[in-house]
Amino acid sequence: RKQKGATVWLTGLSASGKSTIACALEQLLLQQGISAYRLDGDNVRFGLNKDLGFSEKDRNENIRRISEVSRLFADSCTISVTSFISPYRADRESARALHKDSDLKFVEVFVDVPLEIAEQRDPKGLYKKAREGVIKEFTGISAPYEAPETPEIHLRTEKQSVEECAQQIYLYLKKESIV
Ligand code: GGZ
Repeated sequence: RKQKGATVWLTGLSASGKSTIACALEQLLLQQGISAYRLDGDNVRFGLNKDLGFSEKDRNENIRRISEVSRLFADSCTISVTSFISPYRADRESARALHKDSDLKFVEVFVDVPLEIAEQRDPKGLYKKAREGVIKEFTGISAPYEAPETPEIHLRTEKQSVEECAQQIYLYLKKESIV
């Protein structure tokens, strides 16, 4: 059976574990011989979207472009795995609609973690800087995060390991005959 592409859209706070889970999922898919590609801040915000910052308008545009690129990967029979905060519900709904128009599956994954835990993790010291006001408009501190209301998958990274999370997504993709 020929593989059809799809987008796995991870959304959640900074330090929620999106990138780590995306890496683990990509590995899992590649090991099974399934084509997968990860889009994240490192390969998008420093290239295609290097003209964008973190104002509401720039985040809207960031997510709009990523939605289009992700759709292209999905259209090329790849499982596209995106890991961006994508804090606005309307932007995620636009990404979903874009995929629907092309008859491509869209799997929204809420990488949920209590803000206090993300702030304790603070791997890059960004929450501290946000509290000090050095970084403005920081998601969860001084900019909004609109949690998904009906995501396909809801992960809780303070209770589940990275491998459990990746497995849960993989099993969902199997169950839905996406892979
Ligand atoms: C949120 C910020 C900000 C502000 C820089 N708010 O933990 P990180 O470092 O590696 O991931 C965060 C990343 C968020 O970029 P996204 O493209 O995912 O955001 S969005 O979907 O909202 O467009 C964080 C870093 O960039 N970062 N400033 N003000 N995160």
